[in-house]
Amino acid sequence: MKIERIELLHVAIPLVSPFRTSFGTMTTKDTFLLRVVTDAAEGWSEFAADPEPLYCSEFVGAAELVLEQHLVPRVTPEITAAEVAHRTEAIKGHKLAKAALETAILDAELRSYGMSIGTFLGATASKVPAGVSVGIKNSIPELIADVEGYLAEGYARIKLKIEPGWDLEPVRAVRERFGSDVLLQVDANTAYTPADAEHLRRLDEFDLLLMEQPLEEDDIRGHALLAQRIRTPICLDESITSAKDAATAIALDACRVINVKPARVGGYLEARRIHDVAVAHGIPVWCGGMLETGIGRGPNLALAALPGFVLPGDVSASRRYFAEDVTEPFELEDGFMHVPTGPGIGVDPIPETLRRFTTATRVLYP
Ligand code: OSB
Ligand code: MG
Repeated sequence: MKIERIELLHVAIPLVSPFRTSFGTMTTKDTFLLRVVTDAAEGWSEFAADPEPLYCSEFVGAAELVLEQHLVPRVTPEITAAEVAHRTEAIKGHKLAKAALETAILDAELRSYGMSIGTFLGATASKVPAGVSVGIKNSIPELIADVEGYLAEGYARIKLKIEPGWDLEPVRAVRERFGSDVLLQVDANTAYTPADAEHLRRLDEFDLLLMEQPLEEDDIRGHALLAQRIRTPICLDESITSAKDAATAIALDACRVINVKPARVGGYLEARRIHDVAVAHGIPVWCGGMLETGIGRGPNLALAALPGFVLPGDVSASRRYFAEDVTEPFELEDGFMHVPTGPGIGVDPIPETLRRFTTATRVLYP
């Protein structure tokens, strides 16, 4: 396979409703796709972060620059996906940008062999249970109405975004209204400090599956100490950027669950290594999301089909995010999402729709 061209397409797709977290409110999926053209096949990927560095240090503008000036220049036409991480190792950080590059090349490569990414990664399920991430709302009744709608659609678990001032009450309200059978978890996106331990302990009575990333991303020790003071299992998201991080966090008892987001860890190859490390330690993992379009959702579903992904992921149906997606929509069926089986990521942009959502195109190579 020989790479002939790499393009970056800026897209802006309205969300069906604003998504508020402890770090900000999103109303549009504003990112870019990468398109890799080779002599054998075409590959696609999606950059997972936003225009502002609020979830992590990376953002659209920085990723575009680092791809153009530092990552793409290290790619040679005959490169394989497995070589991308090694070839770009000297460039510090920028894992989400690296993940986009590796994934587009991997997609082209797998398409050239006619192999699906699920088969390549070692997926053992043809469908995966879907959870849904519910943003911070203006009121409890608004939250209850949203959760009621998602449960009626069949979602297998509910994740509530929390922050100081929006934690005990929303969780209590959802438990009281929908009962103890609902699989329920929370995500703080680093909004608390170690001084909040006693407050967070009050969530113990609600039998949550897990509490995601309560403390700052670099505070592994803080999570380990917090874990000794609360019963709810701690799950790390932002803190885990590699299999090495996962091994450290597990060894220090900083988490009992890991949210695996391929973008955050540099791509699907490293995501699989985290899965393997976690499985070896008996740590359950689940597939996180970043409000991806269908281009990012397809491969996430394939990863979520690996055997260690034993908890429902943030892999919701396209309509939970977008009235119109750039691919054929992914649909929820009895609480499950089907894993794409076609070659590569198993999903293609619809040319006319993509054109409408594209705000700018840039050639990165040649
Ligand atoms: O922390 O998991 C997170 C969305 C954007 C950035 C970070 C997170 C999220 C979500 C939504 O929780 C997950 C999804 O449905 O894609
Ligand atoms: Mg999270």
